Formats: sequence, structure tokens, C-alpha cells
Amino acid sequence: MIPKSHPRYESLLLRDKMVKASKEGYLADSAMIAHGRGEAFDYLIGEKTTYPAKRAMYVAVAALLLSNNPVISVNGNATALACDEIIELAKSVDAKIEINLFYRTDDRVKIITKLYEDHGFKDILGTLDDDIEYLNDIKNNRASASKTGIYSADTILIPLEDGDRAEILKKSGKNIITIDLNPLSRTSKMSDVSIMDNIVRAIPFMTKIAEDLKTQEKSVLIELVNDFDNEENLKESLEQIKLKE
Ligand code: PTJ
Repeated sequence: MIPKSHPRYESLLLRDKMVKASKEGYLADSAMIAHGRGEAFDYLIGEKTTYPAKRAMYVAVAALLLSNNPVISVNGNATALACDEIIELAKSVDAKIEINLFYRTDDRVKIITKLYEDHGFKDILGTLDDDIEYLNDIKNNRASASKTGIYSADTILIPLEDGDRAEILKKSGKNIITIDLNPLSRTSKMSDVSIMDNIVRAIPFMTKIAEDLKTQEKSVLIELVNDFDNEENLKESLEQIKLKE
């Protein structure tokens, strides 16, 4: 039990979630390394949502609301840290959720499927009995996608991803949104909208934004998307990283 008074309470709570998920058997072997890298970047931005991240989130939500078939891709880490919040966002922007694992095993897919179902999301895609296709005809796990989900999606939110999968999805002509604390990652650089923030802060904030943007005219959402320059926003994100006190 972590005392609430601990100065690193929030961060330790997230570590606890990761440890629990690891024990439940659905994390990749290298999940903790990915989490640690995220922690380091989060520390350097003061563990707060920055202005460029907020701007990117507005654009991301606008893009999701404008899409015909938006999909939120989930892996082990994202599920461990924000399963309920991802479900809420999906419902709010009317997006599908698809399990898409870098280190895919049947056991991991089974556990993650049950988790989403137990948490109230019954139509999870990318499961063992789903109809799987291969993007760009690449017959490996990274390119596998549900026929009604990522395979036919126009916009995909891929939080906390590895660069390889983002690259394959991008090459398939999809509009890619990422949440990645590392603004220098391949995923951040190749995405259309890169949100440099912790998934645990970003996803609930995006749900709030969705409630606001849903009341706006379609033209407002289109303008938000068209006026956005991801490269410029990533530069601004990078400037938020502080190496001095
Ligand atoms: O569950 P699987 O099999 O799909 O595997 C998931 C991991 C995350 C292990 C896999 O995709 C991987 O190895 O990813 P990478 O290449 O380590 O990239 C993960 C990125 O997420 C890094 O750039 C981290 O900085 C970033 N990151 C880590 N934790 C968070 C984060 N970004 C946002 N919020 C976090 N909490």
C-alpha cells in the first residue's frame, strides 16, 4: 500500500498497475522498459500536460469525430494503464477498440479480450476469432488487422506504440494519431497528430474535449485539423523538456 503523502504517489501508483498487469500475464516482456522510458520523459516535462499536447489533443479528437471508421488500437501497456478511460473515449467518439500487439501471443490476446469485456466493452476487435487481414500484404504480426477495424479504418489512435507498426499503418494510407511521451520517437515523427503526454492524462482529457467538440459545427472541426502542423507542434513539444531546474 503506497501512502498518499508519498511525493511520488501518482508515479508509484502507475508502477503498481504495471506490476499487477505483469502478474496477470498480459504484458510484453519488455513492457517495463517501455514504461520506464515513458517515466523519464514524463519527469522531464514536469508530469503535466503541456500546451502543445493540449493543442494536439483538440486536433486528434476533431479528426476522430470527423472519421467514418475510427479505431483505437490497444496493446498491453495501454490496457494496464488506462483500460476504463480508453473505453470511455471510444464510446464518446464512437470508435472501435482493437487489440493490436507487437509481441502477439494467443494467451495475451485472450486475457486482454476478457479484460475489456469484463470492463463493459463487448465488441472488442483483434480477438482470436476475429477476421484478420494483412496490411500491405505483409504476413507478420505487425501487419495483422481486423477486417472491420484497423484494416478498413480511416483514422487510428495508437497510444504508446512502437515505430514499426506505426510505419506500416501510415504506409497503408491511414490517418495516424499517437500518444507518446517521447517526441523524438519514430512513431511521433511519422504520425499525423502526435500527442506528447502520458496516456493516463491524455485519454480522459480527450474524452472531455470530445464532449465539447461534439457541440460544435463540422466546419470548426475541419478547420482545427487543417490548421495543424504536426512538425511544428513536435518542435514546440520538444522545447517543453527541461534539463535544468
Ligand atoms: O503489448 P505489446 O506487445 O504491443 O508491446 C507494447 C510495447 C510498449 C512493449 C511495445 O510497443 C514497445 O516496445 O514499444 P516501444 O518501442 O518501447 O515504444 C513505447 C513508447 O511509448 C516509448 O516512446 C515511450 O516513451 C512511450 N511511453 C511509455 N509509457 C508511456 C508512453 N507514452 C505515453 N504514456 C505512457 N504512460
